[in-house]
Amino acid sequence: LGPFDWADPLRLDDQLTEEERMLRDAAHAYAQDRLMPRVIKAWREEHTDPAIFAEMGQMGLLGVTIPEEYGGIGASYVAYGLVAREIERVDSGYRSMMSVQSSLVMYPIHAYGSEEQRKKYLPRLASGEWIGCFGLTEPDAGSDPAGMKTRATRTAGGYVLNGSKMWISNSPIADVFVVWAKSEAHGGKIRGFVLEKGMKGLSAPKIGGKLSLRASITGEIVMDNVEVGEDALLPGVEGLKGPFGCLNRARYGISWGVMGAAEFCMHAARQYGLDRRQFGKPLAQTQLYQKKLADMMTEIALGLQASLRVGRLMDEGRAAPEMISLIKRNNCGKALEIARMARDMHGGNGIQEDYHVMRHAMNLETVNTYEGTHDVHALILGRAITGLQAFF
Ligand code: TGC
Ligand code: FAD
Repeated sequence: LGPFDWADPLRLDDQLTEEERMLRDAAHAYAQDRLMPRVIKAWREEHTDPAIFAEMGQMGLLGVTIPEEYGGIGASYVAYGLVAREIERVDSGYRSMMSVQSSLVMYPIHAYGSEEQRKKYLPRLASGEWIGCFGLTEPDAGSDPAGMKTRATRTAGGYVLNGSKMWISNSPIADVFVVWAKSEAHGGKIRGFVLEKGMKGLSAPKIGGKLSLRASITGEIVMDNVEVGEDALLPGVEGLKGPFGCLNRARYGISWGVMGAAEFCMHAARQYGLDRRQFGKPLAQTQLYQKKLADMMTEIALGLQASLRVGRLMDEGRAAPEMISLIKRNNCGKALEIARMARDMHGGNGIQEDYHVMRHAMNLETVNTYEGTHDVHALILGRAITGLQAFF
């Protein structure tokens, strides 16, 4: 029998390729050296530094699965997950910025876009020169995106878009907007459009007052008679499977990311319990404290193995959306429990920003909700199990 490492209980490291380990280590170094020192201030002041996109681009961390000819590095989905884990180890908001750009903006342009659109947008999104956002959710259409009201109507040279999107990561600082609208010219089917900052009638006001994900800017997208040419339409997809194809990738990345946040919280709680003495001994020497650490380590190890398995299947083209619902839902729920537990294990210090655990817990409330809520993924799985849909 071999040795045991509490920080890598099921030897995840052994299951990675050399390239995957190298990218993970580069992402780890960037996140710890450049993101960790600024996160407390950014979160406190609800401030997003747009320069982070260029930094990530320089490190090759944006659109890692996109082929090199369009500015990506053609890496595996496992590599993408490892990057998400390292960034979210610092903050879920920073991971959001990266995953929206990679899975929700670069992916649809690559998968559904024309060659002209790929050449125009992907290299500058990969470098972080341009910032992207993804508009699906609306004020009255969140879990039920089929209920969207945004409309595209045909004009002589293209389309005019009207509607508004709500809760859109990156939108107030975005240069490129991938938005989904019902297109009258296509029988009312949902189609994707690529809009650009500065278009007449397009605005993206910030949503303030968030008590979660404060280092990642969120806004609306308001489209008031925005006129675009035919070249703004994503030609390669029609219907809800367009946005869902993007969500599959982002949800998968989130399943890794939240495990990074959970690992941070567990490691912090362990160290705190070793350092802090009460009743004449370290907290970590009490049975309750050890049980909590054992539960945390177990859930993280199982969650990471599950994400790795789905990642390998994605790389082989054999992953099903339900597998992604399973890991997104379970890993988010477990990470949120772990962060809340770590907060508790830090006692009063747990509410203080310098200890980071409460920030993670607050962030994970959002991550448990966006990209399909915990309960919506239960219903997706319930439908797969029973053959009966319980949404309406
Ligand atoms: P349903 O009838 O199930 O499906 C409609 C069409 O879509 C296809 N489809 C999928 N295709 C690919 N991948 C998937 N995962 C798919 N799921 C469904 C399906 O085959 C069908 O195609 P077709 O050709 O037959 O028309 O649709 P429904 O309206 O009943 O859907 C119900 C439900 C609840 C599953 C779905 O609407 C849902 O997942 N709701 C959650 C919405 C959501 O996740 N929104 C996320 C917004 S983006 C975001 O949160 C970004 S956060 C970014 C960050 O900062 O990280
Ligand atoms: P609702 O759909 O109104 O759900 C409210 C509650 O009802 C939830 O508990 C839900 O589980 C439950 N519920 C809903 N339907 C059912 C049902 N049929 N049966 C039982 N329970 C049900 N969206 C984007 O498009 N792009 C983005 O970049 C983006 N970024 C985001 C960033 C942040 C910080 C946040 C908070 C959200 C973001 N979102 C984004 C939106 C996000 O995807 C939605 O908030 C999410 O899908 C839930 O929709 P909703 O908020 O309208 O909640």
